Parts: sequence; structure tokens; C-alpha cells
Amino acid sequence: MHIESKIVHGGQHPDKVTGALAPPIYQTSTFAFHDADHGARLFKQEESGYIYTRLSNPTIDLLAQKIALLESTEAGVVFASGLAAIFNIIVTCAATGEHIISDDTIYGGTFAMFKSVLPRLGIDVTFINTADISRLQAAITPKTKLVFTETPANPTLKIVDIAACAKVCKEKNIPLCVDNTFATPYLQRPMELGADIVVHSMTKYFSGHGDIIGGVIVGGKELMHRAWDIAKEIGGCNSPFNAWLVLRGLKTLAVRMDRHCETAQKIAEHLAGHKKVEHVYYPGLPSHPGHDIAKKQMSGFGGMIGFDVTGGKEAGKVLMNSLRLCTLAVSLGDVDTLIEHPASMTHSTYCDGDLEKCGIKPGFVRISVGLEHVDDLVEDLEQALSKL
Ligand code: LCS
Repeated sequence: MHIESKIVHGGQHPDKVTGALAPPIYQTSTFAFHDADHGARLFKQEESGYIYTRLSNPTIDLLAQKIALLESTEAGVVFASGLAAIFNIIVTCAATGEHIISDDTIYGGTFAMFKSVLPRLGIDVTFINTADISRLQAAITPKTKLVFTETPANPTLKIVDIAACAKVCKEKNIPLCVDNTFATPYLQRPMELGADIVVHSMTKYFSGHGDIIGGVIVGGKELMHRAWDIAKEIGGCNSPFNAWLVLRGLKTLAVRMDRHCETAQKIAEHLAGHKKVEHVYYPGLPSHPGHDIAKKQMSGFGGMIGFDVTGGKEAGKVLMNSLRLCTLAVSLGDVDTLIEHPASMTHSTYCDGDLEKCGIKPGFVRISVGLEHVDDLVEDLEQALSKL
């Protein structure tokens, strides 16, 4: 089945009793047992069934299964947020005294967790550019338990060669986790390239409508069972209603992503030729250093663009304050076009030195291209750029 059809039908069937085509929302905290022995058997995991929504819930399970299917793997665990999902996979794979390797260009919240929270748990983190395979090889120690990367990376759209990273990780028997939030499985499927775990902030393109927060990890059954074992004790579960909204949002993922890609490509090309723009970061531009790898591992270049405005941070502020159609807000992957300044917003957790190392310049602006008409977006950007 093609990915477009899997997105619509994968894992979903009409309800056996009522025939309802849309899945039911099991909006319940608890589930009644048939009798005392039944409850005890469920707790002992001698029999499968539902106990309590923090442990599992049919609507949430359906979503986890569907995302696992879309990412060409076996199982998944859904969380209250993307960050909760990332925290879970780290503590599933690494413990006190152990070590993980992370790319240095990642979402600012993930960076803060790795920089400030994991060391408090005794988990060491080495930040490197995982696009540099020799650096990755050199950073691995006998204590390394996970390699974490994000591609395209937030916010610079850096591209990491997933297959090359996976090869190094396989040789050393270390799981590779890819944050696939920017691409979605419609454009890129890291498991098919050798990754072991895929993580998503479902808040973004999966929901698509900017109305929920959620996260998910997917991977092999055994690893996901270990992740679930920890998740049920930490308690970062999502709500059945949010899971249902993501199931609904997912149905249109393919058409939304096609339009995001098409509009982003046109905007990137337009900005690349603009005299008030110093540099455009978009993997769909042949000038992007990761263009060839992106072409190899993605079926489209996504809806995220970065650019440096002439005049640095102050000019960037004028631009953002002058926009009428684009909304000045963090988050991404929404129907609405969102624009933000990573250095003072999503990546304000990076110090100046870290920002510079990752190539996030003071005047770098990030756009999440929405589903408005491309001409209206170009016109809005034009009138705002004319104020610089
Ligand atoms: N991974 C990536 C690539 C992200 O962009 C984000 C959030 C997360 C994980 C965390 O997901 P959450 O917990 O928010 O569901 N990125 C954001 C951003 O760029 N602006 O606001 C949030």
C-alpha cells in the first residue's frame, strides 16, 4: 500500500459493534474488571486488557499502532508532549553513569533537557555535529547507550545522513534515535534507513491544526515494551481526546505536507533572490549543503524555512512586527503560517557560543509555512521586508 493510503486506512477499521467509521474516544480514566481474578491477571500481565488510562487506553493505543505502521516499525508509546517522549526514550536506554551522544542542533527544549536535566541524573551528553560521521565515530565510548539526532534540524534545517549514522551505530550496537518531527513519515522514514527509534512531537504536523500537545516514540516491540514499563511509572500519558484529534489530523497528512512543501519551495526561492535577505536555509534549494542527502532520504523538503535578514537581529524584529498574515508565534506544522526568532525564543536555551557553533545567527528568522495561498504569503513577506 502507498503511504497516502496507509495514512488514511492504516491500523483503522470500522467499529465492530456499531460500524462507526471514525474511532470512538474512550474518554475514561478506568476500566471495570469482570471479577477480582480478572483484575489480578491484568496486573500480572497474564492477560491483555485495559486497567487504567495512564497504563493504556484503546484510543491512545490505536494512535500508537498507526504511527508505528506509518514509520514502518512494530510498536509505539504515546506521551503528553514531544519532550516527555524524548525523556522517556533517554531513560529507557541510558542510566546513571552512562552516556548518550546528541546532535548539537536540536529543538531548544530538547537541548535544555540534555544540557541541564540529564547531567543531574548522572547521564553524560556529548554534543556533536552528527552530519560529520568521523566525529560520531570518535565520540562513541563503551558507556554510550544512545545516539540522538534530528533531521531536518530545528531551526537551521541542517540535514543528517540517517543511513550513514545508522551504519556507525549498528557496528557499535548502539540504538539510533531520530527526531522526525520536521519531516513526518510522509516525507522520510528513518526506520527504513536503519534507525532504531523514531520520535515525534505530535503537536506539529501530525495534529496539523495547532490544537494539542503530544509526543510519541516508535520502534521494535521489545524496546517499546521497556519504554512503556517506564512510562506507566513516570506518568506522562496523553488524553484520549488529544489522541483522537491527532488521529483525525493524521488523515490529511499527505495532502497537507504536499502543500506545505510546494509553498515553502516557492517562498524559499523568492526569498533567496531578495536583496534584504542574506541567506536562505531550505533543503529544497540546490545551494543547501544537505540538498543531495535530503533528495536521497526524503520524498519532499518540508514546510520549514530559515533565513538571515540583512541588518541582523533588529531588522529581524522589524520584519516580524510588520507581518499581517503570518503569525508571530512558536510551534510549527500548523495550518497557519508561524514566524519566530530562534535565538530569543525556541533556542533561547542556547548560550551565544552554542548558537554560533550551530550557525544560528542573531538575525535568523524561522518560518513554518502554513496552508494559505502562496501569493498572499509572499505579499505579506514583501511588505514586511520593505520596512527594513
Ligand atoms: N522535537 C522537535 C523537533 C520540536 O520542534 C519540538 C518542539 C519538540 C521535539 C518538543 O515537542 P513538544 O514537547 O513541544 O510537543 N518544537 C517547538 C518549536 O520549534 N516551537 O515551539 C515548540
